[in-house]
Amino acid sequence: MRHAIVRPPASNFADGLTTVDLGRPDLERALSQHAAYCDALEQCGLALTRLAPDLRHPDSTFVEDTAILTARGAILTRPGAPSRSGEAEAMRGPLSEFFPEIAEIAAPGTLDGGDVCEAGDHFFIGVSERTNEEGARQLAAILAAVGFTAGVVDIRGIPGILHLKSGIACPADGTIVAIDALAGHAAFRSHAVIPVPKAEAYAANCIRVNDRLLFAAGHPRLEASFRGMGFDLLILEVSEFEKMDGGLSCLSLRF
Ligand code: CIR
Repeated sequence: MRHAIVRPPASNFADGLTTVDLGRPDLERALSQHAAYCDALEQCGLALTRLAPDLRHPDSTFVEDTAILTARGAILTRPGAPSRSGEAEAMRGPLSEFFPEIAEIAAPGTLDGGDVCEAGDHFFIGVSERTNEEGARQLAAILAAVGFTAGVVDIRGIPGILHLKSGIACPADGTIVAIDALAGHAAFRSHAVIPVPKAEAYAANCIRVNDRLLFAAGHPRLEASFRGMGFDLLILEVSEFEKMDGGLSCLSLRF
């Protein structure tokens, strides 16, 4: 992994979508958490493309939702929330610097990148309030054409998670970290599953970047489990993004 695309929160960040009741985010704090996040990605060896804040889309700091990037190509998504529908198109230009051809999800499919978890050559695709079955089908077909496999995980009805990756992550090949409601899912049968303590569900959204694991501050039990397993953690404060239903993975596109 060598690059990441990021976009700092715009001044209307607090007007974005959220389902949680943790109060309004503080813009200054969000900006400094975002800056620390960018530093962390650079510390992991990534070169950053820093896009300008986008006032047209208050949720546009959550760039992960706009594209799926793999070693075999880029796919523009079609975000499921109407207020976010222009965000994928805005990513076409920046992506074309790196990817000569860009596939895309077409109507009536919808897909948010937060619903897509890459696990080696296999992808877990969440069907959610944002990603519909057609979007998942289209993505699986695009991935199959370049030799990847995919499986669908229906997360509709699982309380407390917006996207599949609000509840799972792939911290190492063959390993999934998963909240209780997903840990026993048949889709993960061939993976080792690290359980997440109930009170620390938010920390399931961690990201592996080269040899480090970026992990949300304030979740000591899961942090200790990861350390015990030998992971090299980089701990980051993301409280202001949590207030807007976002986490570590949402804040960058990594490739
Ligand atoms: C939204 O509701 O779309 C944003 N407030 C949060 C998106 C978080 N993205 C992600 O988990 N990939």
